Amino acid sequence: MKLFYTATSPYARKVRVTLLEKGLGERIELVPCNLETPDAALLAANPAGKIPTLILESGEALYDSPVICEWLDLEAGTPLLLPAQGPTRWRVLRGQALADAVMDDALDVVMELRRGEEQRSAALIEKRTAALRRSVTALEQELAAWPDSLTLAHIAAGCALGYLDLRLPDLAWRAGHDRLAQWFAAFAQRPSMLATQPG
Ligand SMILES: N[C@@H](CCC(=O)N[C@@H](CS)C(=O)NCC(=O)O)C(=O)O
Repeated sequence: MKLFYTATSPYARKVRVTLLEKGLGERIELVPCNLETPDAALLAANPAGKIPTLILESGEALYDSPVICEWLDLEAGTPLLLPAQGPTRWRVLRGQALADAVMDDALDVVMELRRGEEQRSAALIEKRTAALRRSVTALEQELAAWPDSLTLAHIAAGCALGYLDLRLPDLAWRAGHDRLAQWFAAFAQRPSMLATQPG
């Protein structure tokens, strides 16, 4: 299998952490991408030209990160990172969606900050920053309701917070979020997180 990725993408990191946690690292070739000029193989697999995109052994492509992570989880089998049923399944999926929203908002802010000052929208930056701050607070509250065992919600939260540290350190997300900061400090030491650190 082949995984199109970039080293700094938090979505691709979710997939890379998942495949390491599930012991699938050996089966997947990592293909680094330059998103400025997406290559033909990526576009043929994913018309949106986005990473992560996984090419299965059958040649079929999978995207985006929640879809790929769930596929990897089922491919490797138990213990599952996404419970098959019951209220915990929906709690974990919601946690993943919340962490993905942090990534989406952070990415929008980063892209906006890269524009020239005249083209930049302060209103957009403010709106997205407020949203991601609310989501970080909600992540701290939801953390306690996630299973003790590793789930896709934990992986997504770890990758979202890692991305804030990488791209928006001035946001100082740890302020007022002691429990989340403490959890992240421990989570970031997992071999899968250390092996996928950007930069
Ligand atoms: N919802 C998608 C988001 C993927 C995404 O936006 N990836 C970014 C990189 S961080 C990308 O490929 N951007 C290239 C582009 O938009 O052209 C997922 O979870 O996989």
